Amino acid sequence: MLTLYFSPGSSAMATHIALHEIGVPFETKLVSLARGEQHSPEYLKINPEGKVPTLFVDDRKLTEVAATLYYLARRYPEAGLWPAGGLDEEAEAISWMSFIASTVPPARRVGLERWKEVFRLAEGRLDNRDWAVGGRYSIADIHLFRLYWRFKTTTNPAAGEYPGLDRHFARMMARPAVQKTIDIESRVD
Ligand SMILES: N[C@@H](CCC(=O)N[C@@H](CS)C(=O)NCC(=O)O)C(=O)O
Repeated sequence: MLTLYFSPGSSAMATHIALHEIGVPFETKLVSLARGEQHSPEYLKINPEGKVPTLFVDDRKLTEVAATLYYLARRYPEAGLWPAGGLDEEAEAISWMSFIASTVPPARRVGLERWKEVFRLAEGRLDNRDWAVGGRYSIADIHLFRLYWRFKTTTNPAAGEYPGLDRHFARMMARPAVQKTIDIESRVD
């Protein structure tokens, strides 16, 4: 059984989207960041870092968005979430996910200007392509989307400021798995 510990609108949204893309049964357990539940003794036993997501695969625990996405993409290849092509595309997906995980959240903590700057870097990396890697949807797009979704809904950048990322955002928002995730998470508090 797959069990996702999540909080609405958090990083766990990426893992939640991937689970809906795959379409396997899973259960969710709410860890409300708004109520500080990530600091509860019960949750700290599950994830001593006090962060979401945590994904259980039966009794085995996985933390870090990138690792959960990687696991799901490789474990369920029929969903086509792992880049096709070969070593170059796989390395490119890891490059995107490392960039997203290591650069975007710290930039947000530094402040709005640095946060905007990092998305200018992401805009350049995307370079008007439909998808982050190899012309095909993959977990790198899910990871990118979740961070841009947070940025876009928080800062409401002017039209034309991030044209490639906005087109990517629209493509992502058209996906049923993304709509389902947002719908479910918007009804949880
Ligand atoms: N490096 C982790 C970061 C996860 C993360 O920062 N999660 C945030 C929510 S977006 C969290 O749980 N924050 C709770 C806290 O810091 O108290 C990952 O990529 O999964």
